[in-house]
Amino acid sequence: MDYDIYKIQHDLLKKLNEKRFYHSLGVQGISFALALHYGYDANKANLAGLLHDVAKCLSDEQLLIECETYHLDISEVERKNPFLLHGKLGSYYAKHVYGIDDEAILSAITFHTTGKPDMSILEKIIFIADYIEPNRSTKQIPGLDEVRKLAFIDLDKTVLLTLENTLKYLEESNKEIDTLTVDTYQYYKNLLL
Ligand code: DGI
Ligand code: FE
Ligand code: FE
Repeated sequence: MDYDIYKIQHDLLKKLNEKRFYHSLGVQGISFALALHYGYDANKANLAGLLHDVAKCLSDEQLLIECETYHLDISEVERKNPFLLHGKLGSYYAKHVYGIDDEAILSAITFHTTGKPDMSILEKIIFIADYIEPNRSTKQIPGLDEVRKLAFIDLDKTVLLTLENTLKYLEESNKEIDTLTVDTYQYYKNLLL
C-alpha cells in the first residue's frame, strides 16, 4: 500500500471546508494512534481516517444525485436524511477518485456514521476516532475524556458507549434513527452483557 498522503491531504483542502479539513486530520491522527496501540496496520488506519468524511461537504441534493448516478443503494431513511449517505459516497470516492481498493478501508468509511454489527478492528477504530478526535469539544460530547481513555482500553466498550450517547442525542432531538444504528447498539449491548 503506497499512497501519497500529502497529496490526498492537499486535495481534501479543496473538497472540504476548513473545520471539516482539520477534523479529518484529527481523525487521521487518532486512528493512526489507535491502530498502533491495538497492533493493526497503522498506515491503513491513517488513510481511512483521513478520507472518512471526503463526501461530507456535499449538499443533500448533491448527495442524492451522486448516489443515484453511481447506482449506490438509497434506503428510505437515507432519502429523508441524505447526510447519512456521506459514508457510502465517501467510500465510492475513496475507490474511484483515490484508487483505494482495500475493502477494509472502504468498509470502514462506508459505516463510520452508523457503525454496523460485528465490526472489524478498522471499522471500530474509525467509528471511535471520529467521535474522540482532538478537535471534538467536551462541551459537544458528554464524558468525552472518559470515552477517550476507554478507547485505549477496550474498543467494544467504547463502541457501545459512543452509540449510547449518540442514540440519546438523536432521541432527545427527535431525529430519525437508522435501523443500522439501532442494530449496532443492540449487537454490542448483547456482546458485552
Ligand atoms: O461526519 P461527522 O460529523 O464527523 O460524524 P458522523 O459521520 O458520525 O455523523 C455524526 C452525526 O450523525 C451525529 O450528529 C449523529 C448522526 N447519526 C448517527 N447515526 C444516526 C445519525 N443521525 C440520524 N438521523 N440517524 C442515525 O441513525
Ligand atoms: Fe462523517
Ligand atoms: Fe467525521
